[in-house]
Parts: sequence; structure tokens; C-alpha cells
Amino acid sequence: MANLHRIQVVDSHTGGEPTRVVISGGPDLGTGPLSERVLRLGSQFDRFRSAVVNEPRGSDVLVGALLVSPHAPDCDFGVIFFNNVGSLGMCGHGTIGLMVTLAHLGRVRPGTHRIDTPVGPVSATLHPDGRVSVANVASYRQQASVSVEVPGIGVVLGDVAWGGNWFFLVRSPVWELSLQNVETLTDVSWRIRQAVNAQGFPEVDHVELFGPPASGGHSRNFVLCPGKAYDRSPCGTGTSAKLACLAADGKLEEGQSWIQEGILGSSFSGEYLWEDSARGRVLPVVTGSAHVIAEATLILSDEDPFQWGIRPT
Ligand code: PYC
Repeated sequence: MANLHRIQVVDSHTGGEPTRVVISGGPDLGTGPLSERVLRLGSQFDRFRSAVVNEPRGSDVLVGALLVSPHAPDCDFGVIFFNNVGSLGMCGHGTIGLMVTLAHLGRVRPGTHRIDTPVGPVSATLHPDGRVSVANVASYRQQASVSVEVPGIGVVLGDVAWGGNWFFLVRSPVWELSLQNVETLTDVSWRIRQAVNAQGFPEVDHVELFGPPASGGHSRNFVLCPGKAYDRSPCGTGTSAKLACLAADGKLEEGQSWIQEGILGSSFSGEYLWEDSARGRVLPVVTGSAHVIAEATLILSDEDPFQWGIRPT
């Protein structure tokens, strides 16, 4: 008789980018700060991560969200986000997906809820119309106008910024940001990331290209995530990093709205308040909407050679 382990999940998408929230059946990561529990997930339960998001149950683009008890005393929920290659500090589209999932399950009502993450607590407001606003962790630009020599491309100029994950925001892309061009955009972004990593920024694992808007926003982006999948949404943490750069450059005032389109044309609206203008730290708020698309039970059988998903050995 096969030994079966069941994991209850709810899937949603936020502007096209999927999130799989693990409701039950996840590993016991113990207690303590989520910054410590996320390390436990990586060191002791990495195959669980792979089983949930990788093929054959998932795909490179899927982001997982493990619901855990919060550590910060003012939080209602805790969450650890992960993808095809590891964990994420924060995830904007995932937090929007999480809130819509919790509402679907009857676990939250419209209002503001505090959510603990490995990089600190965030607030998520579920609006009566179903939109969600995420007040993210403080975001900032670490270095402006970094010039990198990218093999096969030449010199690329960009900013290194934190928005809950580390980003390289390319200042002057010449690539057309369209779905037809996704292979080239992926290749270019991956090469830029490697060059940025080699040039003293090993922490940068997301690359963000910008171009003119095509659906009424202020700008369109293409975001390459750590596992080489592109974000189908405008990327909540990437939009936070962008807001920090706009603020630092004096191009967006406190409280002014910025509409960031993603590569599919779906958009997030963002705005910020200064946390510390002398240090260039902003408190971004990113608003978007998500839709629940599946409720499912994942089955892990010890007779299945791919029970832990397909992952590099
Ligand atoms: O929305 O922050 C985000 C995100 C990060 C990676 C994929 N989406």
C-alpha cells in the first residue's frame, strides 16, 4: 500500500501571475522569527517546496505561499513565499493572492490585516470591491546608475534597489516589452543579472526592464524572477523598488499615484510615504486584484518517483 501525504492548496492569479497558498499539510517549521523559519524551510524541507511548485504539480512560474503562525505580536497571519528555486523575502502579487484566498475561505473580511513575512510585517487591506492594497516593507535604492558590462549586449546602466527582494532596475532598455519578445527579454535579463552579480551585487536576483506604457499606465515593465521565469504581473516588490527609485530621483511626489503595467498589460497602482527622506527610505503601498482559480489536494505518494517534484539534483 502506498503511503500518501495530502497538501490542501488554493490557487489564484494576480494580474496573470499565479500563487498557490498551502492551507494545510505543510511542514512544521517551529516557532520564532520568520527570518529563521524560512532558513529551516530551505535546509530541512526544500523537497516540500519543490513538490508544491515544481512540475509535475506546478511550473516554473508558480509562487507558493506557506501559511504559518505569525511571530510579530501585531500580526494576524504569517506567510513564507517560495518559487521554483527557493524562497522569496516578500511577494506583492502573492500577498494580494493570499488575501483574496483568505477571503474566499471566509477567513478575512474587508479591512486591514497584518501579515508577518521573513523580511518583516506588512499590512494588507482588502477593499469591499475585492482589490487589495499591500503596505510593503520599507524600500530604498542602494546604488544609483550602476554601469555593468554585459557580454553580448554592452554597457547597461541601472539602479540596485530593495523592495522586499533585491532588484536591478535597468534605466535605459532598448528592448521592446511585448509578449512576442519574451524569449529575448528573458535572455537579456538573465545575462544582465549574471553581470550585476559578478560586479559586486550577488544579492540581486530580480531584473526589471522598463519601457513605455501600452495600457494607459505610466510605464510597462518586464521582471525576471530568480528561477528564470518572468513575472506575469507587474511585480509588487519590483513596483516597490521602482517607487523608491522614483522618489529618490524626485520624479514622484509622496502620495502621488504611479500605474505600473506588467508585460501582459495588467497593472498595479502604487504610491509611497517617506519613512526617512534623508536615507531615501519609502513606505510603498501597491494595489491590485486577484482571482481564485482552484481548490485542490496535492497527493504525494512514496511510490511516485517524482513525488517531490522535478528539481535539479
Ligand atoms: O509580486 O513581488 C512580487 C513578485 C515577486 C516574484 C514574483 N512576484
